[in-house]
Amino acid sequence: MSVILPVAQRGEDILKLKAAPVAESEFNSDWLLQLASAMHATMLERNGVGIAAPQLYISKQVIIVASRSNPRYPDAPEMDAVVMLNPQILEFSEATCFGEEGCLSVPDERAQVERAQSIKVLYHTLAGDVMETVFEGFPARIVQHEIDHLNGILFVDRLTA
Ligand code: K1U
Ligand code: ZN
Repeated sequence: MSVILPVAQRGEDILKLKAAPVAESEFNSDWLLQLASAMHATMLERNGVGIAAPQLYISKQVIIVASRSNPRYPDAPEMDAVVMLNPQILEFSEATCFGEEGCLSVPDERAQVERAQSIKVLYHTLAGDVMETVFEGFPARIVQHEIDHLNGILFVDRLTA
């Protein structure tokens, strides 16, 4: 049975905190697998292309990224959902681009946000394996948006007047 969790909304303190790293002792644990499953189910139910644990009131460094083609990004690649623990951006491309973002925690608001075009990310899988992956284009945008959530930043905080 899929567990759907409530999504924190802009203005709530949980969205302003820095999330705690997942401890090695938690890798592959039942609770982490259940959290990832509930995050995935909630993301699908809300039609998202990503989600971060703090949005579900869990202040831990867990994100899911799941690019797919959509009306705003028709050329976006279809990805199987990737669960990332303790993700860190090792390299940002110098090249940046603007693209439209939405957020499950900021309903009815969308904006053009400037992000690095590509990034290299280090993260752990649910099993604890270390991965280093380069993301480009829309997937890179989603990863940057989700890692912002782990640092208490919403896309609206990145908009200049
Ligand atoms: O973290 C979240 O709130 C999920 C967010 C991820 C995201 C969307 C667009 C750009 C960067 C990050 C969403 O999935 S909002 C859902 C949505 O409205 C959307 C879906 C596909 C493309 C664009 C927006
Ligand atoms: Zn968001």
